[in-house]
Amino acid sequence: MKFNTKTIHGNQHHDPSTGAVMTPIYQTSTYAQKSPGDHKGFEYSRTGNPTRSALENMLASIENGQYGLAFGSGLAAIDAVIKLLNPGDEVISTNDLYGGTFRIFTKIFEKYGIKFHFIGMGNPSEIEKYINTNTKLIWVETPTNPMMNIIDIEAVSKIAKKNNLILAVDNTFATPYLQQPLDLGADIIMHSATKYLGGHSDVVMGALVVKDKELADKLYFIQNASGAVCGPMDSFLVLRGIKTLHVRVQRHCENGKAVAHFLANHPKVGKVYWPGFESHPNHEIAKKQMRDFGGMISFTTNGDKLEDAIKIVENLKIFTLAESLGGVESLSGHPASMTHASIPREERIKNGLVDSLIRLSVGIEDIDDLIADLDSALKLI
Ligand code: P1T
Repeated sequence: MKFNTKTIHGNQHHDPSTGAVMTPIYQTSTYAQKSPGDHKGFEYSRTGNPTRSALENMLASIENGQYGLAFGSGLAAIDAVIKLLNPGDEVISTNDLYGGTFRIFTKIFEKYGIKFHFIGMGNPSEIEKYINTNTKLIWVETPTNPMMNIIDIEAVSKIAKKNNLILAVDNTFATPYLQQPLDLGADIIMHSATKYLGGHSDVVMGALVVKDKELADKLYFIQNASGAVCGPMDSFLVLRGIKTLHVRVQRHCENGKAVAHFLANHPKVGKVYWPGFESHPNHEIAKKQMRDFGGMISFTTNGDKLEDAIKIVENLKIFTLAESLGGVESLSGHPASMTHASIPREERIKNGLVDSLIRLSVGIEDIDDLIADLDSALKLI
């Protein structure tokens, strides 16, 4: 089955009890047993729920994995991955990443004796300098949030394999339509399903996909034991969202490209971060590992003034100023004060995340309206 067919049919079966074509929302916490342990495959909805199972099977299908796991948020999925580790273990992570990921690593897991190294991975051989006998996991976000850096997944996976490390890739920005990390050698794919997978800004959810049975069993154990699962209604919504993932992301990419070029040619704009530009430092890697370049763009104002950035986001009308991304509607964000405020300013600035940086999640509205909106707001500075 090819990708577009998988988003609709991947690992799906009509409901066995009624033939319902759409997976029903099994809004139940528990399941009748004939005799202790004699049941129809479900005992308690933290452990398993038929609507969640249908979604988990779908997630495995679209990421070319074997096992999918759905969680109550992207951070709950990240939490489960790091719980594979033990005190004393070390993680090497991209230095540009979602602020909440940085926060859970440094403010929660460091407390339990896990050490994190945040490094630039534009040149993957840098990673080897940080590997020692305690290193267990490499955490890669690509494209990174919000600087749109691209990391060569295949090159990092070679380093991970050579050193017997787990490679986890946060595939939230790319989506499986654009990039398939398991095929490039990653061991775990993580998603904030809140974003493009759900696609309609109406649900908070996380996901993991793996190929290896032993790793899947460990993660299922953590999912059940820690209990950060999602409910059946949310599972239904994301399953429904995935059915249009391919068409939505195609339009996000088309609109993203037009907005990126508009910004790059605008006199009031400073730098534009989008991996589709030939001048992007890892454009060739993006071309190699992604089908297209996505709908996420960051840019600075010409003159790099915080007040100008604030004025723009306050005056955009179609782009709503809000946290999150990946929905059908366009959003703008100010990472320094919103999504990445939990990263110390000096760390942020080192990675290019300056105070005037604006992040856009380009939606699937008419492109002329999006460009007119940006043009009107930029005229005010
Ligand atoms: O919000 P949640 O579903 O818990 O997912 C966390 C997360 C993980 N990874 C990436 C790359 C993310 O972008 C996020 C969440 N990000 C936002 C809310 C945001 O606006 O960037």
